[in-house]
Amino acid sequence: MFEKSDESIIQPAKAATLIAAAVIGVTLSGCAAGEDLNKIAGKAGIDFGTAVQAGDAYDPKTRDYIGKTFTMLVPENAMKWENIHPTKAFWNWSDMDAIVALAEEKGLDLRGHTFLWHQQNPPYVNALKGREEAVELLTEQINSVMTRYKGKIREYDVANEVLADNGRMRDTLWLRTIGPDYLDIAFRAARSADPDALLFLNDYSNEYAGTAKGDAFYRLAKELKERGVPLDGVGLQLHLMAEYGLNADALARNVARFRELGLKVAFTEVDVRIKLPVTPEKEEAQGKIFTELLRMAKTESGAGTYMLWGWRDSRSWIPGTFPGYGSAHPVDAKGKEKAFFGEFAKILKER
Ligand code: 9MR
Repeated sequence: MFEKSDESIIQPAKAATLIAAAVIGVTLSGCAAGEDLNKIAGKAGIDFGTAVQAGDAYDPKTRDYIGKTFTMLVPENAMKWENIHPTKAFWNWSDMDAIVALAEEKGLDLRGHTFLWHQQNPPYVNALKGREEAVELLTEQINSVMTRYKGKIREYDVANEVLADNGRMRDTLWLRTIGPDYLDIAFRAARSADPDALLFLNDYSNEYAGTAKGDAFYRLAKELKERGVPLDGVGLQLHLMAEYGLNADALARNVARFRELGLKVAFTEVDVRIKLPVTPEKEEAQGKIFTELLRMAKTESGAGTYMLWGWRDSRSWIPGTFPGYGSAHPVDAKGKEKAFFGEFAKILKER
């Protein structure tokens, strides 16, 4: 499944081990020159992670790959309201518990994702009308999840995608039922549920300084901070397109200004979609973006957290959402690491 696509990076000394591993049916992966990628990332002092699906936690091969490759996990869907609390009376803890157990067994950190969102809410949440009942339900949701996973989940995307694409507050059920202070209420509830957890505001198309949404997101984070809302960090999702490349300068300026506010920055959902068909040139452009982002996350003034939104094309959200696009992740549909995957270890080892 997860073999290297570029065999040339395997050193001769490693060959015997690889042959032995093949003989006993083990697939070595997520490692370069004998050292697992998650160890290399750990030494580099960076969170190198991925979104995982519930099924990943139940599959021994995938568990093994994840444990060797990443230092941090985030549930792609398992903590979303409609999955974890689908009816008012029923909590579906099993998938999230399995992901937490996987992280514990492999010694990985966890991000939680997410409480406040305009999508993936169950019908009883979408039916909310009054402020009081909305505050009560939102507080209960935050409290229940964060209490259960206290000390096990390091940080949370408390709120997700609260800005519309024009930079205004998105018209959501939370804005309509609770009003403009719904973020204050959610972040305060989160702080009180688990005072040690780091609390993030997460969004997409917010990565560049000098764009309408990027600047609006900055202003929102600044306002929250200035009025004492317990916000610890911001998430830049970074769902990018290979054809547009990366504006590293605008991203660096953005990261710097959040850090000046005393906020942490995390690259939370990195993927780089390709307009099909895939060509070597497009894949090279894609690789440049993935690797440049890792380099930027790794510098002392950088984000420090680099999360892939899934590592493999075979389980990708992209084709369903962006018809005509695909191949957005570092491992291809056949389970082969793309050529640039080998660069991750090299970058993490750079001083
Ligand atoms: O990748 C997720 C996909 O499996 C779900 O069907 C989808 C539901 O809306 O959400 C996707 O994840 C989103 C994330 O939670 C927030 N940022 C955008 C991601 C891609 O849509």
